Amino acid sequence: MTITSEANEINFSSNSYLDAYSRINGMVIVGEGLADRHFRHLARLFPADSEELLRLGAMEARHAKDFVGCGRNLGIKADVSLAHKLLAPLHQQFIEAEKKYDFVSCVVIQCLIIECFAIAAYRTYLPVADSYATHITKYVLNDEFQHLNYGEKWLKDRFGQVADEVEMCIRKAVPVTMNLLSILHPDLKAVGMDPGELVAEFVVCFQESLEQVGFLPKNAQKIIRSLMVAQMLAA
Ligand code: PL3
Ligand code: FE2
Ligand code: FE2
Repeated sequence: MTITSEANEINFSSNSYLDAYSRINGMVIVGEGLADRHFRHLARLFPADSEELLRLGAMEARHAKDFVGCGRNLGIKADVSLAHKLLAPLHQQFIEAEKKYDFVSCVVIQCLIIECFAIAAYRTYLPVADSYATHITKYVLNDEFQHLNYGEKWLKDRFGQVADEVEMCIRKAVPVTMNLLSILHPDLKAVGMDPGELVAEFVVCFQESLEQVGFLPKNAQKIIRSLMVAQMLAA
């Protein structure tokens, strides 16, 4: 099956496409599964919001299942080994924060960083997705905004007390997230995605989120810019 879009032609049945797709698909399935677990942790931490958080977690479990279907549709089985390795440090940061009663970091890691990353990834994937995956990705992308909004509202309601913690968490957790991209770089390109565009989408989403939470636009920009400079120097 070959489709032609404006700039590129993607052969969804070539070995190189399917090989890369199995790892990308693995990342997405493991990422969605992890998001489900994080929301169930948050539901225990915030009993007043438990029902809503369990509902958000259940959406993530559904996303994972539907992305398994995208792999199955192409006749591949997701390769989850790399994904488990790549996502472990971020999950570890979530768990360590929880142990230290640093619930602000738990919210920032799952609802701002992971969700903005997912939104950026799915936005970048949509124009190069096969038609089956396009339907799934569209509805998932729509759902992810609910997850992002939960975190934005939670942090906004407490902005005065949590601003410094939010910033510290971002400085620790965003580089770990960006590191995923450098490792996935060849696979992203092989499925037709532009890693630079993914980073650009992440910056847009994250800037908007920080402003929603209460940071002044120029302060949000400063935080993001310093992260991106550190990232470029490390590359
Ligand atoms: C939150 O709801 C889910 C978090 C998922 C993280 C996804 C990481 C994706 C990395 C690159 C994926 C490209 C998208 C391709 C979609 C099949
Ligand atoms: Fe999701
Ligand atoms: Fe989500």
